Amino acid sequence: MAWVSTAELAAAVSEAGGLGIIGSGTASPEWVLEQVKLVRELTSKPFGINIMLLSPYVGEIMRLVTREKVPVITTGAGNPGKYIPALREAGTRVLPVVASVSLAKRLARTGVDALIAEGTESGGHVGELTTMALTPQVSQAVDIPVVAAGGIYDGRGLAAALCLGAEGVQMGTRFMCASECTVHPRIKEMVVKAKDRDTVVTGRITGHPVRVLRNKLARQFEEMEVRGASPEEMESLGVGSLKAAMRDGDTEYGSVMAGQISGVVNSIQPAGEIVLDVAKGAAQILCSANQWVVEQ
Ligand code: TUI
Repeated sequence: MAWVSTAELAAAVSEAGGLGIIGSGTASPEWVLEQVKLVRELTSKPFGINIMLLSPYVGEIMRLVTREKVPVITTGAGNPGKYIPALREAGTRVLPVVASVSLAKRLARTGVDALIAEGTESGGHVGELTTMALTPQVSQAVDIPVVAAGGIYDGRGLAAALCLGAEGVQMGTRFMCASECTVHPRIKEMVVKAKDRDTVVTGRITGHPVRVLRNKLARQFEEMEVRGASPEEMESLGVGSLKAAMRDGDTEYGSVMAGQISGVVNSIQPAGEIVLDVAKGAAQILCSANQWVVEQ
């Protein structure tokens, strides 16, 4: 949710009883500090920062979150192992995103608080396994709480995740279309209009595959893959394209990272309504779950 989930959205989610997360992506430490100050003006509830481990500022941002006593951090796109002792020392709760059982087991041994098992349905940087396959395998492999992510939209997704052994869910794409989300309005419109097969994974050969909504940039990436362009050439085409989409609204040549669930995100609504809809929807499903059981 880099360049998408800013303090405004995170505060609205936390106010509604969720845990709002600010996406720091490749932003500067100065920007992250401003966001921490702003979220604290907007809410007194806990919040988190997502730290993208490929950021050139990762070390500085880690120091900033410990200094500022940020309550929770999540990490993405790598192994945060070496930062965990300092974060734990500062009392920061750490929830790394994992896309495999092996990394989940390794991180569980380092004393992280919970793990986010993120399936390939997600937007942005993705692994190979689906949420359906990854969640039960990670839940079974570790004895700390697991949060499921990827392809989750409403109470049906939360109920399913709980049935798969997760304790909660992380949602991105639906919150891109929250009223409080500061992403460019043209990007919200693109997500609202997207159908089930409108995302594609590009950049597999670079080692950093990303799921994006189809547009001219995604087609350029696909063409480059077919003609065997070098990973460096592909990486250079991607530089700055996420910010161009999310902040400037470049729907053609920007990198519009969004998940497969975009197909059902059909409206703009307040974050508080989304949180309530997910929680109520899951409660309804789980309360009536005995209808599926045939008495023996
Ligand atoms: O990190 C994300 N989503 C992201 S990061 C991002 S910015 C970016 N831009 C260009 C290239 C790459 C990233 C946009 N979206 N989600 C969390 C996530 N983490 N998904 C998958 C993973 C992951 C993958 C491999 C986590 C750990 C991992 O481990 C590798 C290892 O070292 O074992």
